[in-house]
Amino acid sequence: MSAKDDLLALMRSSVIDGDAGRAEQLARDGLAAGLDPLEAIEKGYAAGIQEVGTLWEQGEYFLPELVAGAESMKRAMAVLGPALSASAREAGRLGRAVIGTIEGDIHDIGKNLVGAMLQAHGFEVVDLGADVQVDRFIDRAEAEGADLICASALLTTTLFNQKRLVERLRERNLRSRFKVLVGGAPANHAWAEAIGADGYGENALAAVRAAKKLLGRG
Ligand code: B12
Repeated sequence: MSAKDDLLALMRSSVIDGDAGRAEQLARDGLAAGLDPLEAIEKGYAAGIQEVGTLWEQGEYFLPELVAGAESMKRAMAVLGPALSASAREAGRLGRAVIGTIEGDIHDIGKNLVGAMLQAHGFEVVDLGADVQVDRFIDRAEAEGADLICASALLTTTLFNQKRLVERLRERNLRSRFKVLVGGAPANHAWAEAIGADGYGENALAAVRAAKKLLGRG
């Protein structure tokens, strides 16, 4: 294994072990060693949080491990995020997106990853955070002059609010003004189509591809 692979493996395990201090330090070490922040996120930390998710599903991990894994990912992203923006010198070139996790849902790791990747690939991103009310998405998209609204949902119960988002846009006569991209574990292409969204992305890279396509830049 190369030194880079070693570092990526350490990043991955820092999230699996829920060691936030180590995750943050490794992110700094990676940047100092010239590691591409995007690669650190995709092959290191994101791979780790996916594994945490699997361990949770298998009943090996419980809530404290989940929270520690999420916190580790967040601390690393706090170091890598600004480096991503710095590397995306032409940010904003492709369009402006507002992104958030939908009403009732506090899962924000995937949303943060998608936001970071959109930014890294040339979009200007306004992050509204988690548990974002449907009308707030729309108000902010209008105020920011956004081209794209990106809504994340991780719960089957909050998935329905993505549908409400599209409905509210119609009710407010704003449907044609914004492209709507949806995602999150319980969403899929068929769901996006059924609710009248413009696109779906199964992961952060697919989100970038879909966003580019929707804005005619793909
Ligand atoms: C970490 C986690 C938590 C953390 C969240 C920390 C945080 N800050 O986000 C904590 C511990 C707080 C948590 C809480 C809860 N959780 Co939780 N959680 C998870 C877990 C393990 C991982 C989610 C995650 O971050 N994955 C990693 C990221 C990178 O992947 P992702 O989110 O899927 O995002 C990717 C794609 O989906 C896509 N994507 C995501 N968003 C978007 C948006 C757009 C526009 C696009 C295009 C793409 C896109 O790209 C991302 C990058 O590749 C999942 C299990 C799982 N395997 O998903 C359960 C899970 C989502 N949680 C679950 C539950 C039930 C809860 C709770 C209700 C538990 C409880 N009883 O309190 C609460 C939720 C409270 C609330 N109101 O929201 C269930 C949901 C079940 C369901 N079907 O509804 C899951 C599936 C676990 C399970 N198998 O039971 N959780």
